[in-house]
Amino acid sequence: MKITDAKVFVGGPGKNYVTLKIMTDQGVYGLGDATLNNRETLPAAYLQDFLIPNLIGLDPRKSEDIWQFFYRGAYFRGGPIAMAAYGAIDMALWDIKGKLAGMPLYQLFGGKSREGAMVYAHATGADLEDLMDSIAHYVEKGYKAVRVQCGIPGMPSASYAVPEHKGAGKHYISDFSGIRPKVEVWDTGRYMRYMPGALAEIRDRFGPDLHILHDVHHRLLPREAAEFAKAVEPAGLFWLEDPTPAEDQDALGLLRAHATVPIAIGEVFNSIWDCNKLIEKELIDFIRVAVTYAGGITPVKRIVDLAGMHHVRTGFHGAPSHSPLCMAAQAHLNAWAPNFGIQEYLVLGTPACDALFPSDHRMENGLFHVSDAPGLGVDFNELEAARYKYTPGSHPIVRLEDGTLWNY
Ligand code: CS2
Ligand code: MG
Repeated sequence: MKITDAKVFVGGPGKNYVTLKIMTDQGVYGLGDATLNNRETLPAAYLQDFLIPNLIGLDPRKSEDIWQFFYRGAYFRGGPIAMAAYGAIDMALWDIKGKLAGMPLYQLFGGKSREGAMVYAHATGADLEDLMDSIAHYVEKGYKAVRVQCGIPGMPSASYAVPEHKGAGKHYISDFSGIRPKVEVWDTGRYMRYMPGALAEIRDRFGPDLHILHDVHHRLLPREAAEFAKAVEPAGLFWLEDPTPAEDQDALGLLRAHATVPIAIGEVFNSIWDCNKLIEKELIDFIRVAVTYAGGITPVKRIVDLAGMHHVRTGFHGAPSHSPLCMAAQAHLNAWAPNFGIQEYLVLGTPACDALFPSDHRMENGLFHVSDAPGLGVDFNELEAARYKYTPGSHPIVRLEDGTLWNY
């Protein structure tokens, strides 16, 4: 069996999805996602210029050897652009494998460990009241877990993932008016003084059963993160995400020494080497990698197994930039993983997105039910795809009031 051709598509409804389609001499094809938010043309170029010409003629069933061939064979290993491109290839090869076996991918991993995987939605508000309404909306829809972000009184500009004005609705981080990033201004002191009380009020309003998550988005220094983690303990969070950048991983030991709030990290990681220390030293409770950014199903399954040995559960990244193909790959891992935790969920469900990526994966009462179709269980409508083109966009940056560039 041989790979005969592969194509890359960039575009989508309000997003630049990078979709790979691998064709074979037996008519079976596989699909994968290489979307690297706001840098979408780069994995697409790597696929087109180097990886696809090397794929042609290979046996698509040898997904492990093909992954090693690209990863080790590159000499300069890893990085987000390359790993997103390998991720798409790996997903597509698993899709082919599932279709050849006539089985959904979760069966090839070891079968279902659960019916329905718990997801969390994003609730946001310009202020706390606005956020309360947003949370109530998801609770009414049956969500069992909600991530909560709100505007901070006196903050010089809207902070991470928060709308500028009350009632302005959902805030999508990417801005498609051009490639120059917008600037948000951040004040750590105001955030640290306000947010713990706001989280406690949310807990009071919604009671003990709702799983409440909060994303700090790398804004705090390690000592501040330890103080903040301790201050939010009364709110009983399901997790506190990215309290401090995880480049200096030992620094998380300080937080661990002062607080027991569960910690989730990893959405910017590209490989097992970015998280093996955090996992082995049990400095985190949830690993946030995405199948696309971390190089595909093959390496992510290894991360999940390592995590399981250290009581670390999965909480895969599911930002709006991930296409339904990445979300499907994660859904199959979520159905199988003995150490599944939760899944971030924002992508599926808009009519335009469903038309581009038809599937029968479904969400019900805050649980994601994986498709039983062979492979990933998602198709790609090329006629629909022809309606879209690449639109340059940017991700905001953040500065302190004196102009110092800060961590977004
Ligand atoms: C976020 C992301 O989903 C999350 O937890 O941190 O939405 C992140 O901001 C984007 O993926 C950045 O492109
Ligand atoms: Mg995050």
